[in-house]
Amino acid sequence: MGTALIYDEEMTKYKLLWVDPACKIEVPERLTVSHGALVRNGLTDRCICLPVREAVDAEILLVHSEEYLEAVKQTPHMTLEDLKEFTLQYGDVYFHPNIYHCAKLAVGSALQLVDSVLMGKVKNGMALVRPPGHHSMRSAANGFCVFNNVAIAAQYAKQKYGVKRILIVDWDIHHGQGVQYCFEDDPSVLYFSWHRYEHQKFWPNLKDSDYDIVGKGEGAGFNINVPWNKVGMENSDYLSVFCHVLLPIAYEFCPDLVLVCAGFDSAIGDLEGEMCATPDIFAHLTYLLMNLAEGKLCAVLEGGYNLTSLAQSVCQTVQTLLGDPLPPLTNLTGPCRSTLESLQCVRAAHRQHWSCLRHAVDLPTFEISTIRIKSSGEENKDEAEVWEEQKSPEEKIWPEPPKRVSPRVCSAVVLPDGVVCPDACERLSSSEDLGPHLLTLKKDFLKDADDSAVTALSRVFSLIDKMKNNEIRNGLALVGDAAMTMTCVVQHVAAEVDSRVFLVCVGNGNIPGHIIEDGKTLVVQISGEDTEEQGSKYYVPVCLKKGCTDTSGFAQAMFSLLLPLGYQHNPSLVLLVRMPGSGVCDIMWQQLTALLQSFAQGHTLVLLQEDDKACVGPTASILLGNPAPPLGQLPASLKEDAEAVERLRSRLQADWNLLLATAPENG
Ligand code: X5A
Ligand code: ZN
Repeated sequence: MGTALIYDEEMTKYKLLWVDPACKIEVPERLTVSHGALVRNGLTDRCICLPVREAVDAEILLVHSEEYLEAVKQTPHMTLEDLKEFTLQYGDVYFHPNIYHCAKLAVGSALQLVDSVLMGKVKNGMALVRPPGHHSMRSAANGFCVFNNVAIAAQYAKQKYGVKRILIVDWDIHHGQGVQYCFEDDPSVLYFSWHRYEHQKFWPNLKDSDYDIVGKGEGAGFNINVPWNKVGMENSDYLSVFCHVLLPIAYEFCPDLVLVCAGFDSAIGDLEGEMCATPDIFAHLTYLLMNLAEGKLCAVLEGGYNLTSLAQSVCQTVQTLLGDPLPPLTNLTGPCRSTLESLQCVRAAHRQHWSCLRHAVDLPTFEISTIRIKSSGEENKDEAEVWEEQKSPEEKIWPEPPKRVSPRVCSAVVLPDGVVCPDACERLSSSEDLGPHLLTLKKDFLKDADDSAVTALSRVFSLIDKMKNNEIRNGLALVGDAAMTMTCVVQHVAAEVDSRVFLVCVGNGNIPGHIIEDGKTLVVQISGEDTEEQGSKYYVPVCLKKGCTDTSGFAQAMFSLLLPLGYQHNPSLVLLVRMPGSGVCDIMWQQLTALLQSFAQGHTLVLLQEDDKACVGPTASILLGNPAPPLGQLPASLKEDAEAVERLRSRLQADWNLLLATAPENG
């Protein structure tokens, strides 16, 4: 099953016909340049290109009023003067004789995408559309938007397919107030938006965009606003909001469908957003959502006005939907203070609605508004910030994201004879797959080991070599002694210059001290053993009361510990080990395996112990790029486990500041 791309040149056939500084950035080239970049990078050829269609009245009326639709219907027949006059009743939007036609195509594109994903014709997709949608309201055009493409798509999915829960992620730099208003009291649609806010000084200047607007009535908790109160936010800021707010809540919600208001004015170089996140961040944002809803993800273009940044960001998004390995993110320095304030406020505002936040520490609930006032004035801007603001964001330059090359082989396996696994995996079993390590191994490690163990280890080393040479993306080995193999692998890799290993060990078992102290290997062990007091910067033992069987505690450790640590360590190899009798359920294991693909360009080596044969299939499926099955709506985790994870975060955040989710006092 492939990735859909929906685009039609017709949607470039309207433009601003008079002078309006607020609207001059919304140009037809936004689409031609984005599509052109997809063509140039060979991505259109890899997508299933689907035709657009016009939405019909009944579909538009799922969200908009009859009066508004009738009014917009008149615009193709209006004179230039009439159009100008008509435009005046709305904010920051323009009309053109052909915009009604394009707006129907934009809605229709979103619906075509939802249809093809929900009918199982494709696994995911993106629609490149104009006009955008997320600002338009029941009876008003706004912010370049005529009809609310994504809101209509969500109502359509509910009505036509009976979809029970929909997550809308709005990563555009503006608040999609139109989407918020549409679903404010609806608990079946979880709306998440981050947006440039600057304490209400930034357009659309609404109180409704602040973190304390969480939804109404039945829908309380199902609206998440993350205000950016400073410009210049970086990759770290975006990732920390995903790790500490969106992902925990999204997994607890467990959507059946994910819709993305995919605006790219949140990327570097955009004059509207003035942010500094690079286009490759969208590869990661996209991927982090692809294991929700069994991978059913529909991205619909919203904003994005720097044509270079926009085109690169669109390519990153589509390439991720297609399943290519993720680009490494470097320079993750942790979130800035303003982000920490926002995180703290959002988490406090939502803690009564989501059990994943219930045990979060240090969240004042009544002093929040003072944080806002305290840090809002010009007076506490330092000189560097003032200078930074004078620089035009246009002057910002950034390197083009590096090419993301898929190795010829995705997954290679080392399995004992007779153990089956999917055909798509390449099996290492010939004598040449033994690699050059056999003799050294015999000499160094395994004097007393039996031949089959030496052979297996030698093949595991050869998996690592092939990953290093980018001949394979990932590897899976079923071995007689997972703990021993793990130790040998870490030593082998750490011997290389510039190598960094992220070792994730699930289940009980002793991790030898000498592999932790090398400063290259970061170890996270999730188990039921009480080993907490032995922790260090590079050894993070997560001890869960009921071991790995506690799904909610495990999930919390994944988002708030593993992901931030992995991103900040930026490993060249992920080593994922499943100790015998770990008690982790298959689905949790698959989710973990999937999320770890964010690192090391997908270079993951999974070690299973021989008696875990049944796990080969589920693991291989994830390594081959299939989405992990949903965990189900998560219950509250054990208080002790939530607290254990929080304690670890507190202990480690001085060394790993992507773990931070609260602002230090008097900063
Ligand atoms: C879709 C979108 C932005 C409108 C900005 C008006 N709209 N100042 O990005
Ligand atoms: Zn925008």
